[in-house]
Amino acid sequence: MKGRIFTPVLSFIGISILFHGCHSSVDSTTESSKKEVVLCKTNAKKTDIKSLKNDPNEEIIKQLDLPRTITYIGIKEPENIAKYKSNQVMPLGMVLVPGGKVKIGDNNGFANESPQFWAVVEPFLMDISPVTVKQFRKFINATRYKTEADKFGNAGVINEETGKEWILVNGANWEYPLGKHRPKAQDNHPVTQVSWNDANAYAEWAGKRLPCEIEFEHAARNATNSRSIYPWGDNIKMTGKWNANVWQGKFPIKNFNEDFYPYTSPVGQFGKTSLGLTDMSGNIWEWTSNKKFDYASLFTRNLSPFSLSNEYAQRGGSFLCEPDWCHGYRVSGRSSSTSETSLFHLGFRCVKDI
Ligand SMILES: [Ca+2]
Ligand SMILES: [Ca+2]
Repeated sequence: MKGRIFTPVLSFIGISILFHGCHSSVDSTTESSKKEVVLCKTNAKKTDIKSLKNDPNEEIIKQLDLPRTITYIGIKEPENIAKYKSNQVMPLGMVLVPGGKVKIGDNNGFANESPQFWAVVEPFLMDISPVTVKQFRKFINATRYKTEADKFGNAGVINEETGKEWILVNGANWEYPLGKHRPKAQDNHPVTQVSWNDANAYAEWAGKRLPCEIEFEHAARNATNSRSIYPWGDNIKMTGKWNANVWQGKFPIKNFNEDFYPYTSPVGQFGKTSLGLTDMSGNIWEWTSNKKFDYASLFTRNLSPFSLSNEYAQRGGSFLCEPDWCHGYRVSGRSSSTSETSLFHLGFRCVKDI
């Protein structure tokens, strides 16, 4: 079997730990690791928007393989756009994400979220919730598909004693996210320990596809170009209660567990957004269809090795996120891993074209 490149991200210290093959030969000195350090630790270098082209770099666009719902990308706000209407009959478990224009990114967020740029998105259908363990089991039973974690015999779990590094736990998979010696994943929780390749196999079976980052952010902004930090507003707490499954306290030292979920929570446990979606913030990171790319590079003609990565982008933040560490559950938050990485805080949901 070929070796695996395994790349979980611990954003605050910015080290992407790479495991080559099934066991840990740690290499934190690669170019991609250095990039993470720059992105997350300094958070200082902002791009001068005047130096950027309005039209995106075609080479990057080609490699991002964006869906046809994305009809405009540019630094300049687009002119008035057509009002999209749809009489689509909603498939069970999905909502219509209306089309519109949306400003992607946050110039006040991490450096990898700037510069903000505009996109026009046509309507599409989106799963209300991340794919659950129950739904994924149906796929496995129907197809006898073997996930990459099962092929490699292990998957990524954070070292709970130190909280500082990812370890490959033998036997950890979608059914036993923490390993065989720990409780089985519950049916109504989001499936985890699925690689990008696994997520795509499920989507294909379901007649759907993964959302690209722009679609995910547009949906998280409720298709209204809301500038709120979270899908519901600017406060993580609503009427004194946590509004998402995240980390409370100082990561990784202490989780006060005020939301009652130290790991995943049942999908929908923390309510719906105004668009009718659940878990867009917290619980698990979600795979997107596109590779991780640098927003500034998108609008330049001179590409660097950091412009486009072989890793795939993730959105939405997880139960491990806390503001001082990565604050990944903001609508503009981003993460990424290689297509064969499986982690216990990473799942996916699907979208469908109209
Ligand atoms: Ca929690
Ligand atoms: Ca999430």
